Amino acid sequence: PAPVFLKDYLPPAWWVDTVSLDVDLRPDGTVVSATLAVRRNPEVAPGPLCLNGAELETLSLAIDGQSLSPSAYTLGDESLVITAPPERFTLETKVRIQPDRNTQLSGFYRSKDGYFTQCEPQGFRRITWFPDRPDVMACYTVTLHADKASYPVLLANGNPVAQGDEADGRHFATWVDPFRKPSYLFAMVVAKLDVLRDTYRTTSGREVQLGIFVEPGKLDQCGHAMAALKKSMRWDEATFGLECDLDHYMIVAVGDFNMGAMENKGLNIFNTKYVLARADVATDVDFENIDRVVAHEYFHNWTGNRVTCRDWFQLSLKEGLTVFRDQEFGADTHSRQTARIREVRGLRAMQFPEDAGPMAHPVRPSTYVEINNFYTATVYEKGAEVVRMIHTLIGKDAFRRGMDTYFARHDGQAVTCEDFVAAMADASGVDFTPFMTWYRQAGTPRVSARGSYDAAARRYTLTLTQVCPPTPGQPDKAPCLIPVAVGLLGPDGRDLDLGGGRTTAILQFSTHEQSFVFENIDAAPVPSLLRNFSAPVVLDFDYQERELAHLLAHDSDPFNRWEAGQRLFGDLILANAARLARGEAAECPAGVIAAARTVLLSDSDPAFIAEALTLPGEATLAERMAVVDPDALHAARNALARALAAGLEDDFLALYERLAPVGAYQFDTADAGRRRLRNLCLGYLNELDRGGYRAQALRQFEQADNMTDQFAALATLANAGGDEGDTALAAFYARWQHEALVVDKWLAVQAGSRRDDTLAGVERLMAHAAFDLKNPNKVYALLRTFGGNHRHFHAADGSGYRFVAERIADLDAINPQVAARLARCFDRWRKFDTSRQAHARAALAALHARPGLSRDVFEVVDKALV
Ligand code: HT7
Ligand code: ZN
Repeated sequence: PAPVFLKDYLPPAWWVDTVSLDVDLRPDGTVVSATLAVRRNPEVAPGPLCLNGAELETLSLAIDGQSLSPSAYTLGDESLVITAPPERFTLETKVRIQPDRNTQLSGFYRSKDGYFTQCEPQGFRRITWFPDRPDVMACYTVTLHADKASYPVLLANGNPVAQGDEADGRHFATWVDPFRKPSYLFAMVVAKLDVLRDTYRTTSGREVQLGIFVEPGKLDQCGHAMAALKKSMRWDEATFGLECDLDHYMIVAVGDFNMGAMENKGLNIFNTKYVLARADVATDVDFENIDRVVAHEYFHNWTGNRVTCRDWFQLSLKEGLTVFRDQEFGADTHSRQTARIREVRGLRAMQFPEDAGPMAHPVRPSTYVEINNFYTATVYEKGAEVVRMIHTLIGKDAFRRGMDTYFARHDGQAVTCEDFVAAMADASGVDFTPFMTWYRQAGTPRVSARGSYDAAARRYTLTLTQVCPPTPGQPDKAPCLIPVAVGLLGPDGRDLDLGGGRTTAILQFSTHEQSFVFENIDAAPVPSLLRNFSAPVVLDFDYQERELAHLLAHDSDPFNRWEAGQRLFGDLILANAARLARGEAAECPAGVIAAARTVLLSDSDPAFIAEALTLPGEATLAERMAVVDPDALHAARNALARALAAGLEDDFLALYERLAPVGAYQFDTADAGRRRLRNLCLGYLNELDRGGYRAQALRQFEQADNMTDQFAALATLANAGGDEGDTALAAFYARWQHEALVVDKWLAVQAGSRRDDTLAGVERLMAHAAFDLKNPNKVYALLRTFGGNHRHFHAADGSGYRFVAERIADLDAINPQVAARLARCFDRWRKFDTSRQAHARAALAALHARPGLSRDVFEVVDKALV
């Protein structure tokens, strides 16, 4: 398949001003009649009108009421080219589509309770012929017809303007969306659903009708999402002065969905995972994720919908900015410090490996084969880090002015990343030219820091160097402008004055090597570098164990307190992995246990303590190994967990008891933090492999009044030895088999298990009634979790690779997007030993050779094999 290049972008030769769709659901398919008001773009050389389509059965084509003669157009499987249309005309097309056979879940498709759409990025072409590109924006009117008893709910974007009954028990509804929008924001729903309604009054007094539509019987699981929506609406008004522009804002939940949610104008469609929650079926993490995803889709109404992307290379324009906005919302709503820690943990686990692997690409890619493969951690999470660096460099007030400028200039337009940065530059007076490397260049910069203290001159000099490793297609890298937030800790643990009472300096580091001098420093300090993770880089500094303990105990920057612990633990795990690989025993210095105890017994926020005592993950640590030995790494990580458990057993036990719940469960940040720490204690105690602690976990599993505690106990037991794990897993399934999202947890906890027989268990679960290869949530829960199970996926005999590769092949025939996401588990295969590499290469080559492989999987596998 041919790649697409950013440099080839051309503006559209034709504009579409209005679209009228008539959608008629019949047993033999859905007939879509489209009427498009088309006019030539006078700024572009005249050319044919090219329309996109996929899997459309074309029934008729007409221009200005006249049927098109065969010589006037060329009809291909995926294109309709009208050779020489008039300057301005009405195009009428009629097609039939088969939503019941649409297993890709892109376009219009069937799920359990009815029919739903997913049009981003290129699903609209699977509904009707259209210039399916984000810079063609039109006003839509949509009429839906369907059987009334089976599908009482008929929804589309905008406002309802007509509805009524038709012959044979059918009915119709017409919706008009007053906003111009690109086709990827189109949505319709034809289903049987319950609805939770509410209203929201904006600061300026506009009343918005809110509705959350869910599977019948699930209304008692919608309250949290509704509250999250209202909180997001208020937050965007208060933070950015952005009000909801709609009369109706609807969220529809569907159980079959390729991603998390979709921001269609006024008619968001969500994966049920990010809507449904009740204390007994959803964990604290689920509640928090719902807040974030509801906010994210709502925030897109301005950053993405009112101002959209010129082309798909600009995806991070809306996604990076909207992730930054939802992160800030999460930080303001829950805990800023734990939010930041979790963001960075996620970035290191997902984006850093991506940036070092075969699919590495810049935040604004310059080429792709399949755009669906570029909804990545780089575009989303690194994109958000890039926006955050702009915020750090210019400050909160200038950032707000930049947002105001951006909307004042570009409301209603389809624009580029440059347009966003230009608004920030003009509002702040800062020249962002050197900063643009972040958008163009892939790879994670590596910053090395050296400090030297001159006691006589009372001067501390910090020297920074940066390199960025080569990535596919980019062998040579330019230096980036890196904001490095620095503090200096004195021997008493207090921040030193860096001048004018400042305790944190933002260094602008923009060349290969640069030195920064701090004057009037009375004693050799311990530097606190990259505070709050001020840039998405790897930072090397040769810290001594005692210096890390000092930072862990005293740093005023909570992120760097956490970071010091991660360095301490990470360095030890890697050293122990090397020892174990040499046949030596793992070690755990008393200083590390003591540092951990200091944190555990500190009066810090319990959520922070839990984060600080959570060991870095295997995938994150593997990035620091020249050749990854997953068995040694796994054993070393477990050995440290066991050593901490042994050294701090009494403390963990006391804390577990002290944090016992006092009242009934409620989701709030403080309670969630206490639960998280208590469950961490339970997990550590069970590292000791004692029947007594397993019994304690089983008691918690049986007695919990909420899913957070029940599932934490289950996860602990599913990793432990003994029979309690099987007992709990069986009881859990028996109780929750009718709650699809809880069943996903049950699948995931088994696929992620440390037990030796995990692959056999996953193979068995493939045949279980609970599993369904057609449902993305089930695939992610079972197969992608297994693909992320570092030790078992990378098993020495290649069994993990073969198993996953075969499932990718099966899945590719059903849903290429999800298959390609699963294929990303292979990204880091070259970091392993030659024997594992041979197994991985063979599995990938077999996949590559399969006839009829989708473009999606082909791109991932082809790049992995290069
Ligand atoms: N903007 C949305 C992207 C999305 C998507 C992309 C490809 C295939 C299916 C999809 N569902 C949603 C999600 C978001 O970032 O808000
Ligand atoms: Zn988004």
